[in-house]
Amino acid sequence: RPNRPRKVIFDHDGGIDDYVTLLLLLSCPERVRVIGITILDADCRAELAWNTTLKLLHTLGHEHVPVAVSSLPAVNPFPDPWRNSVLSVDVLPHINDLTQEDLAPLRLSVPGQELMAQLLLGTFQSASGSRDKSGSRSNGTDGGAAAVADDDDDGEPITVVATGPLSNVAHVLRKHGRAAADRIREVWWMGGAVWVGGNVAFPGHDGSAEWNAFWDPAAVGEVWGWPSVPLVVVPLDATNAVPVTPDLIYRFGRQSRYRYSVLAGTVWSRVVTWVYDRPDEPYYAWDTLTAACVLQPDLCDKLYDVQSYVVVAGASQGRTVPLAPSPEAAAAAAGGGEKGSCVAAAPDVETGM
Ligand code: AGV
Ligand code: CA
Repeated sequence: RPNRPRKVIFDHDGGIDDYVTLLLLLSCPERVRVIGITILDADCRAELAWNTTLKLLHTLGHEHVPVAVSSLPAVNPFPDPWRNSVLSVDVLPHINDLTQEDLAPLRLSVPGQELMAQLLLGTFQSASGSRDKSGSRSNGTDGGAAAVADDDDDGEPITVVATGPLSNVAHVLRKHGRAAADRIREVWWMGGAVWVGGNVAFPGHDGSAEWNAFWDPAAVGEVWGWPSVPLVVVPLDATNAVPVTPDLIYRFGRQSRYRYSVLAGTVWSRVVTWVYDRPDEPYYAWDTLTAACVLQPDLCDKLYDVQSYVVVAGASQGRTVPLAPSPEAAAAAAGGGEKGSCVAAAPDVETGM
């Protein structure tokens, strides 16, 4: 069924690029249908990120998408200044022409990791028992309201787009095993640093890890250990090619009559000064590149089968170690992996929409 949109669970962690990623995933309903969103308390303050996510959905007419916050804890927490940056999105006027009462019926009481499990197992009941309060749409009298999330659950495999640590995915696989695994079409994950250096600068760490992997290293190992779950990794090797530059954001100007573009450009503007503040390590469109590859696979011009493992303790924890040299380095003798993880590396990607 090539023409049906992919069902996607978006598992994010509330960073600046996670919101642009949400916009991108919502902007292309003929390719992707977001059936649920889970938020990890990692690169954000999760309660605030919940609000921000609901506000974005409500503003854009996607309030039927269920959203829940995960309760899984950090192994290595993100720095607080990064976690606080969600506030700069939450306050944007574009998404605040509403009240807390508008959002109240949208809040799910179920934890995020449970929502992910229910969506995968086909047991999620939208607009009924799992809402805190029954909002107007559950009494069915408001006519053409948006469709509930996944009432047409037809057993079609689901793609998980994970743009934070892999804790939720690992938890669901650990708890539900094959019942959940068999329902997953692919996991796309932004994380890891395979043949390049990491981005963790932390006392006692050697800098070889990427942050999403470092936050919960064991979760990476658990998910990678599932041979039947296809995993496509978009590591720093790929995302190093997509810094958030002024030129990128200026390009949204010509699309300023489109809401998604205005929002995306506005959200990116929160981090653009990093090109001055940290020229060697600006902000990147890490997560957005990942979703862009889901929407448009031909963006990804290098896709490698890689066998690798993750270091779960010590000064390199979170490091993703390949068992073979990079195909570039090894020219002809690239190592073919048997299972699981691939590496997507894509240069020069537009995040315009
Ligand atoms: O390592 C990249 C991941 C992505 O999922 N996150 C940010 C993206 O959402 C962690 C991260 C690394 N460096 C950061 C990060 C920084 N300087 N500020 C905020 N988050
Ligand atoms: Ca993220």
